[in-house]
Amino acid sequence: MNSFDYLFRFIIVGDSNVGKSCLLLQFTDNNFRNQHETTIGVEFGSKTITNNNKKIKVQIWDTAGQDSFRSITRSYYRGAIGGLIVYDVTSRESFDSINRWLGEIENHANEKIVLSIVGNKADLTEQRQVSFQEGMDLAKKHNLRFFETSAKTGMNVENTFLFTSVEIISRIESGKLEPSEEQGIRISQSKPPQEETQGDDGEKKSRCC
Ligand SMILES: Nc1nc2c(ncn2[C@@H]2O[C@H](COP(=O)(O)OP(=O)(O)OP(=O)(O)O)[C@@H](O)[C@H]2O)c(=O)[nH]1
Ligand SMILES: [Mg+2]
Repeated sequence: MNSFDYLFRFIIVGDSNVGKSCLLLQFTDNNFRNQHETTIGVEFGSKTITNNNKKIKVQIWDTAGQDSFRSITRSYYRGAIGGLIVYDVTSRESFDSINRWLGEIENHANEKIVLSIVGNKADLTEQRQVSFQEGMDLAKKHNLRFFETSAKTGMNVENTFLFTSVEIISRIESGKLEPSEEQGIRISQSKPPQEETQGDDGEKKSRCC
């Protein structure tokens, strides 16, 4: 029995402190931490979700927002087919950085990468500096999907990964996207690859770099 039908590699980028690691933690463990433990290099997580009876294994590289880690984090961009560009709805500065992150992705990621813009910390209504409409308009301008999330309450976190994955599937099915390992896509064969039969079910976390 295969552990997945599709495997997609994702990256999460965005300024430091916007909640990238908390989004990953909420998605993989349904958990939240109040402290900002700045990511050193890259952290990894994965989870299998289901859509239309198909199992989608999402492998995620959560990158450090701090500039000093940029050369390490960039090396992970190329192998990803899904990308979340995250800002914090309570920080205008992090929203203004989105264009810079789009430039980073354009220069260093696979040109076929399927991106979504994510406005996180939507639970902090009193401190909000960026409206839903502004986020939506920016995403529309770049022809990208847009989600507001809360890594604290879990609002929209799974949907963000799910709908971005569904878009990847739709591009594969329409022939716009050629599935390949280098592009961060694996489609399950009738006989699963060796490593997938050895109990690596993917609900794992580790840290590197
Ligand atoms: N209220 C609220 N706080 C959040 C949310 N997401 C993250 N935070 C808080 O924001 C801070 C930063 O979260 P992190 O996930 O560590 O930020 P990061 O983007 O990974 O930062 P770097 O690793 O430095 O790039 C922490 O204090 C979190 O508790 C959210 O949705 N709502
Ligand atoms: Mg982090």
